[in-house]
Amino acid sequence: MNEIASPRIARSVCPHDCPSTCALDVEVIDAHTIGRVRGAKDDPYTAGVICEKVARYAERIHHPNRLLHPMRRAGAKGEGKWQPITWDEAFEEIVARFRTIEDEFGPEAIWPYFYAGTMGHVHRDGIHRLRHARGYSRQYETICTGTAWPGYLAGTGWLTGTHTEQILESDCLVIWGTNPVHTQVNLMTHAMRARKERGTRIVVVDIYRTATMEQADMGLMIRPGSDGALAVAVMHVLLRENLADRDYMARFTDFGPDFEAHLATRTPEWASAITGLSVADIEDFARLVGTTPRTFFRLGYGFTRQRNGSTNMHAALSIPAMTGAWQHRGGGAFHTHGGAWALDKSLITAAELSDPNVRWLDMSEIGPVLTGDARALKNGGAVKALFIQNTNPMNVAPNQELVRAGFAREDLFTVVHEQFMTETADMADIVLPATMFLEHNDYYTRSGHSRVLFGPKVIEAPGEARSNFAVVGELSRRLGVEHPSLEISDREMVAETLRRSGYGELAEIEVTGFVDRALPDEKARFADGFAWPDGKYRFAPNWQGAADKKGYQWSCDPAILPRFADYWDVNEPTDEDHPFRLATSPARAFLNSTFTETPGSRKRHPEPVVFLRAEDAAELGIADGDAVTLGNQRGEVELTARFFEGIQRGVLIAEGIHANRSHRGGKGINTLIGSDPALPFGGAAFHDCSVWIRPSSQPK
Ligand SMILES: Nc1nc2c(c(=O)[nH]1)N[C@H]1C(S)=C(S)[C@@H](COP(=O)(O)OP(=O)(O)OC[C@H]3O[C@@H](n4cnc5c(=O)[nH]c(N)nc54)[C@H](O)[C@@H]3O)O[C@H]1N2
Ligand SMILES: Nc1nc2c(c(=O)[nH]1)N[C@H]1C(S)=C(S)[C@@H](COP(=O)(O)OP(=O)(O)OC[C@H]3O[C@@H](n4cnc5c(=O)[nH]c(N)nc54)[C@H](O)[C@@H]3O)O[C@H]1N2
Ligand code: SF4
Ligand SMILES: [Mo]
Repeated sequence: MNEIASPRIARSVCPHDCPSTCALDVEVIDAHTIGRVRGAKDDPYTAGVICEKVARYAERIHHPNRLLHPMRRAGAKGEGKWQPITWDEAFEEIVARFRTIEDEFGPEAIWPYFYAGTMGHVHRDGIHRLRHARGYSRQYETICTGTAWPGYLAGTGWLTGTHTEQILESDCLVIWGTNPVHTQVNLMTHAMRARKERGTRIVVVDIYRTATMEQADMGLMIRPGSDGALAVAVMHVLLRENLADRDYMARFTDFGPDFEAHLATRTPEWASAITGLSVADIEDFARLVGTTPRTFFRLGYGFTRQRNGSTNMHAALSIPAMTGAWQHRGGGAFHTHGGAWALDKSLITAAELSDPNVRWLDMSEIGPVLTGDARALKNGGAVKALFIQNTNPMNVAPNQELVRAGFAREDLFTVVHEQFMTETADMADIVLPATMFLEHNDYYTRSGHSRVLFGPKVIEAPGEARSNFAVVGELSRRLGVEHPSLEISDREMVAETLRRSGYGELAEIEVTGFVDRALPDEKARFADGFAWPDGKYRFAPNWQGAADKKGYQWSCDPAILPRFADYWDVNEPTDEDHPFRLATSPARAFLNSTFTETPGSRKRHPEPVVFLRAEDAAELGIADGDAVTLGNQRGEVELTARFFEGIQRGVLIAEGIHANRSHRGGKGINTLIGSDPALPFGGAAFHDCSVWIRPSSQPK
C-alpha cells in the first residue's frame, strides 16, 4: 500500500465521464474522510468552477450504501438476497467458473465488459490485460463515441481541433448538439467570459430549449436528426452570397464542381421543411458565420446519437472548412482532443497479448448478444460469463427488455465489480466492492482540453473495497497469467506509462499535477493542412480512411452512404402508431446513471419526467403532471408529463437516465431505445426513437 499524504487540501481530478475532467481541490479531513470539493482556481480550464454534483462528492464517497464486502447471490437472480464472502472465496469461485467455461465453451464465451465509470486509464483499461491474456471476447466500444468520432475523422482525418482557450478570441461561438450547462460546465465559463470581454455571439443548435440555449444570442431549435440539412443549407447560402472562402477551399479542401452542384439543390427552403426552421433563420445563421471569420464550432456528442449522426457531425464540421474559419485564432472547430495524447498504454492493456482472431462484440448490442442473436454474436457461441467493471448496462444500454432477459439467464455467470448495488449488480452472481478515485492512483486525459492530470490516492478505501487494477491483477494471477503489469502498483503503472509515453517523471509531474499536451496552435487548427496525405479536408467524407485509422467495423454497405456532406434520411420513422420523436437528453445532476444514488441529485431530479407541448398533450387528453406511458415495438415506460413550450410539436424529451426502479412499472427509459447499430460503424442512437404517448390511466 502506498503511503498516504494527508494535506488539508489535496489536488485531484474528477474521474467521471465528462469532457471537463476538472482539476479539484479536495478538503481532506482525516485518512478516511473528505469535506468540500472545489474546482481548482489555478487550472485555467477548470477556473475554479465545477458542477454541483461533484461539489457534493462527500455525499457519494461516504454514502451509507457503498458496497464494502464481496458477496455471493443467495436467492434467485435479481431477488436481492446476498451472502457475504471473503475475497479469497470470491476469487476461488470466479476462477473455478471461468476455467470450466473456458474448457467447455472456449475463452470467447467469457466477455469482460467495461466502460468509463472512471476515466482513469489504469483503472479503466487495465481490464484488457485479463481479456488479452486469456483470449476472452473483445469489446467494440461504440456506446458513446461510435457515431461522433467517425464523422469528425472522415473530414479532418484527425481527432483534434482549435484549443478551447481560444474561445476568448472568438467573435462567434456555435454550440452545436451539446448542452454544456448540463454536461460540461467549463465551456460555459469560457463562453460567458468571451461574451463579457469581447462581445462574442453565442449560437446554440439543439432540439429543445436547453439551459444552454437559454443563454444564447441565437437559438436554433431543429427537428431531431436534421442537422445535416441545416449544415448543407448554410453552405448553400455561403456559396450563393459569396461568403465562402474559395481560396482557402482550393488550398485546403477537396471542394470541386460536383460538390458545388450538389449544394445548389440544398436550398434553405428545402432545409426549412426538414429542420422546421424558417428560411430567414437559416439565412441569418449562414450570414453570421459567413461574415465572422473567428467563428468557433463546439461540436458535441448529443447530435450524433441519431442513426444519421455520423453524417450530421461531418456536415456541421464542413462549415468552417468552407468559411476558412480554421485560418484564424479563435476560429475552426473542436470536438475532442483525443487524437493528441500519443500515449503508450501497452503495459496497462497487455497489448502484445491481444489475438487478432478473437471476436469483437459490440457493447451497445449487449441485449442481442446475451439473448443469442447470431449476428450480434458474430456467428460464434453464446456468452456464458460476464466480468463487469465501470458500467451499469442494466440501466444505460439500449433495448432493455433484451438486456434484462439476457442478465436473467440462469446459465450466465455474472461478476460485477461496483461501488454501489446498481441494477446491474442486482443481477450478479458475485458482487465485488470497488474503490473510488480518491482511494487509488490514476492519471486522466481531458477530452475537452489538452491537459493530462494525475489523481493520487488521498484517503483509505472503506471496508474491503479494492481497486479495478488490483482485482483484475489478482484474478489474472489466479488464472495463471504472467505479465509485468501484475508485478507493480497502480502508482508505478501511472509512472511507467507516462515515462514510456515521453511525458516525463511522475515525481516531477505530481508537483503541479498535470502535463500539458497542447499541440502547437497551427497544428491543432490544421493550418498546415488536414491529416490526409494531400492535406485536404474532405467534403466527400473518407469513411474508409476513418475506419482504417480507428479500426471501425462497417455496420452497412459503404455504397449506401451519401457521397458528400448531406442530410441522410435513415432515422427511425414516425408513423400513425408512433407519431412522436423521443430524445433522452442528459440531466444536469446525474451523469449517465451515476449520482442517481446521491441525495442532492435526487432532490433536483425527484422523478422521471417527459417534456411535451401543451398542444400535443391537449389532443391526447394529458394534463400537466399526469402519469403517462410511452411505448413502441420495444416496450413501454411510465413517466410524469411536464408541459414545456421550449419544445416543438411532436417531440418528447426525457432528461436523464433514472434508475429503472424509479419509474412506475420498473421499466427505464432505455426500454424504448433501439440497439440496432447506427451507421456507418455502430453505436446507439439514444436520441433517435419513435414512440406513442398516452395517459397511463387510459387503456390501450
Ligand atoms: N450532467 C451530466 N453531464 C454529463 C452526462 C450526463 O448524463 N449528465 N453525460 C456525460 C457523457 S458520458 C457524455 S458522452 C457527455 C455528452 O455530452 P453532450 O455532448 O452534451 O451530448 P448529449 O448529452 O448526448 O446531448 C447533448 C444535447 O444534444 C441534443 N440533441 C439530441 N439530438 C439532437 C439532434 O438531432 N440535433 C441537435 N442539434 N441536438 C440534439 C440533446 O437534446 C442534448 O441537449 O456528457 C457527459 N456529462
Ligand atoms: N437513454 C440514454 N442512455 C444513455 C445515454 C443517453 O444519453 N441516453 N448516454 C450513453 C453514454 S454517452 C454513455 S458514455 C453510457 C455510460 O454508461 P455507463 O458507463 O454505465 O456510465 P454510468 O451510468 O455513469 O455508470 C458507471 C458505473 O461505474 C461505476 N464506477 C465508477 N468508478 C468505478 C471504479 O473505479 N471501479 C468500478 N468497478 N466501478 C466504478 C459507477 O458506480 C457506475 O455505476 O450511457 C449511455 N446511455
Ligand atoms: S462531472 Fe464534469 S463538470 Fe463535474 S466536476 Fe466532473 S469533470 Fe467537472
Ligand atoms: Mo458518454
